[in-house]
Amino acid sequence: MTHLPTQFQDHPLSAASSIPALPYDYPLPDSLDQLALVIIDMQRDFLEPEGFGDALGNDVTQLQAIVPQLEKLLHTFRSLGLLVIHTQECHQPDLSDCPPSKLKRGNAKLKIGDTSSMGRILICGEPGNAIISALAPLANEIVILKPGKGAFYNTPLAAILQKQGITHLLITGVTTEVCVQTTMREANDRGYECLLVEDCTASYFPEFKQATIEMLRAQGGIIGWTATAEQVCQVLLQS
Ligand code: TIU
Repeated sequence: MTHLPTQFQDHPLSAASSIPALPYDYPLPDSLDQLALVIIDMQRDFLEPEGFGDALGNDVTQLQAIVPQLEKLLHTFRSLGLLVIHTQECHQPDLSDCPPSKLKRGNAKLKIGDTSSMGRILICGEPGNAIISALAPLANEIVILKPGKGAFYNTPLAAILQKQGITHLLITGVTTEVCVQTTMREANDRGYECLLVEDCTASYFPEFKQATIEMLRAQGGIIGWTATAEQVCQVLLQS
């Protein structure tokens, strides 16, 4: 039987001190209660036809590939009672929180706020704006509605993390080089130890995903670490 230091005794899963990762092992906090899973924008608007991603001209079907791994990671966090935070990119129905620059950008056939088969594009509460059913938040999980690409801009995320005593973030979701990368950079600048879960994030452009992974962990982990869901789950589930 392992004899744990006092600070670990009330949480039997705090025995492991790091997750195998790149560019080197990711040091876990003293207590796993300081660790949160952040799932960025796994919404129908990005993963299904006739949403925002589709309107921008992307092949949205390729983002589906990460769903099974992300489900496993989510279930691991839930089974351990660890904090899960979901985000949704969305705007108020009157578009008062959408800068004109964002509204005008691109040559989209449908713009933010226009009506498609899934309701109004990128508008809070519309069917297409919901998180996909496989990853639907539980009633007790935090959902951050964000008007920008980063999850800290104009949201209560920083206050929530501080209140919960979170110091370490495992970051997942879509798209890797847009909302995921922006959020990880915002978090890193605020002092969070961030790890991007490689097989739980996707881009419409696979080469952008790969480049993002490499740039975030370059220079000795200038923005943070990367690892696979398996590497994370193995450590979290070991007793
Ligand atoms: N277009 C694109 O790649 N992404 C976004 O607009 N939002 C997120 O990444 N969630």
